[in-house]
Amino acid sequence: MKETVKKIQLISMISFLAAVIFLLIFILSLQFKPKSKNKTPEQQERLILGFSQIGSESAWRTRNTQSIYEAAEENGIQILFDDAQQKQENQLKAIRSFIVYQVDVIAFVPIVEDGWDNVLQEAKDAGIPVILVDRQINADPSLYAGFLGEDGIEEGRRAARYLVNKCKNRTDEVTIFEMSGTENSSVVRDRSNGFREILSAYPKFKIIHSENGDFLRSRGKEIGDNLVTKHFYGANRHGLYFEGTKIDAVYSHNDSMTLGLLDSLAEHNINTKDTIMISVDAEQKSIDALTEGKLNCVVECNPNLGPKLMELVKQIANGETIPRITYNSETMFTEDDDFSKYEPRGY
Ligand code: GYE
Repeated sequence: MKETVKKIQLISMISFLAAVIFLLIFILSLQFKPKSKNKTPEQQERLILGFSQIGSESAWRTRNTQSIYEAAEENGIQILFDDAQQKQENQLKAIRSFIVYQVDVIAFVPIVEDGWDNVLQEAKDAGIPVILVDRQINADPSLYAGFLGEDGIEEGRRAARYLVNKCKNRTDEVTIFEMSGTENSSVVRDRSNGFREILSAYPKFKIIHSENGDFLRSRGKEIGDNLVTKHFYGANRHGLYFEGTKIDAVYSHNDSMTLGLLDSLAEHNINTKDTIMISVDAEQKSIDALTEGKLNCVVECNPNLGPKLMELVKQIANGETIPRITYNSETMFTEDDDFSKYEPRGY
């Protein structure tokens, strides 16, 4: 009997010790970055950047992603990359996984402006700095280190200034059809506001309709098809109309939607040589359309954010503060340029 009791006591003691050891290992594992065992010491020191990209909705986005991958490689920074497939919920999951992994820095393109406070508070509580890339958010500024991207308001202003100059000799009303990008994104708000800010000083300009094309070529095609088939168009297939009103100018928030509209016009054999076409991004296909006389103005939005982002990542990792806002350099292309001076766009 005594033997049995001793055996039970021994087994209980061993089980208790095993549980304590397991618990200790588990707690210790949470304190250290889960690094791969087969990494060399220098690899162990590589900065780890968690990057949440919104998707691949346009050639601009694809180049933006390539730029970030290339720059991470050139700077010896390990990148954990997640493609959110255009869903904010996927971005929230990705950022939380970066926190668990205890990356050194998190950077992400917020697909929309709202809904980030909680996850950014979790990153802050975990001591992981966050950089906003390309688009901005409505959140407590203390929750992120800074923003790197385009000045969307200035892009909208540039488009409007071009249109004002183009129409400087017109005294009649100038009607505008706007194709906007992803709803509730900062870049759409900015490109809309910048455009309207300049035009507000000139009563002759009237935005007769604004339609959301979600930055997609397919949506630009649909919008074009709708304009041509459901709204009156010139008897000799000349020009675009909306609810019977002739459209003098189209302002498109990105080249993908513009190219989709051009697809539709070509398919329906619509002549829009008198319609002023303004687009934003400046991917190669839109520059080609400009040189072919299908577009009048292309405002650049520079997707090559990788090199600057890695600079900011290294600054933060060294404990330095970064600027609250860092804009990329951008320009504009118009039908008045010397096209022979154009460089290949690379995307
Ligand atoms: O203009 C568009 C992309 O956020 C500035 O998103 C970016 C925009 C860009 O889909 O092509």
